[in-house]
Amino acid sequence: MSDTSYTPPKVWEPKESGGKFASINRPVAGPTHDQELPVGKHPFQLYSLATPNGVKVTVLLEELLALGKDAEYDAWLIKIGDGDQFGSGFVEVNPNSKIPALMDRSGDKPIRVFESGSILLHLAEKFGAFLPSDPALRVETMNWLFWQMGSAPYLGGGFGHFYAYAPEKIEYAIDRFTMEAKRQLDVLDRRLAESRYLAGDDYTIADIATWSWYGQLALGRLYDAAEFLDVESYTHVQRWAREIDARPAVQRGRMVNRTFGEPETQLHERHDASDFDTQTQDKLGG
Ligand SMILES: N[C@@H](CCC(=O)N[C@@H](CS)C(=O)NCC(=O)O)C(=O)O
Repeated sequence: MSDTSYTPPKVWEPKESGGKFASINRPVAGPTHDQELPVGKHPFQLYSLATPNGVKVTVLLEELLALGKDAEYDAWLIKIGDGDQFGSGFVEVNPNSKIPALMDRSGDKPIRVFESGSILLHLAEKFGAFLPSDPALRVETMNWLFWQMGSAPYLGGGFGHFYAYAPEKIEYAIDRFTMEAKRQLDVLDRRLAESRYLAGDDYTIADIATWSWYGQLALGRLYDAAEFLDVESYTHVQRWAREIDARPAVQRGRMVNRTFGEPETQLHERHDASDFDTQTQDKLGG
């Protein structure tokens, strides 16, 4: 057991907490500075970063384009470590100051869309794709989409934070969230033992959302925790994760707004389909 000598005061006051991302945490909302957002030529303007929540949206946009839908987009980089999410223009699109945020400029009036699940639903409904029309399959897609939205904070904010980012390793916190992360992986493994995809035979926005977190976790890409969580033992999750990972649109979507990893996998901004061939960091020499 870790020593927990902290006694909370009567009224909490903010203080320096240490740990990765501590510099961008604050107890209030709203903008910290004036900063207009850039607007490109395409119907969809995405303001994002290639975290799992960001990747969900770029994968769906690339999948829609691969289907021949009119889903062309500009993807602008939001550097959350630099506080870009607290700029006034970003806060107008997402009052919650988190990526991803989308402006749908395809109609008469721009529509703001925030929360990655809301963005996936908006795009899937608009284009009639990756969301079944059969009522039972549609609700099963929603079930897993909302499951992912509710579950991932325990994985990212809970397990990932205390295992990888907190300034000290707190056994109680790591045990609590490891238990939950493994339980969630088992939920998925049991579902994927009986079904090719989460909602049935078809690949949907529920798979895109869930793959970005749990698929990438199973493939060893999150928190350097593959061995600790024994991800290989979730064999059905592995089968599903690898199948989705092989999709060309998924491989492209992962590259957009990516500022880490091998230079040839980093496309900081995407404004044209050809950017994947010409604008990656290895080509730009960055
Ligand atoms: N529930 C939100 C979560 C979004 C989120 O947590 N975004 C993180 C990156 S993955 C972020 O922008 N963090 C910046 C901050 O907290 O200031 C969604 O799914 O869109």
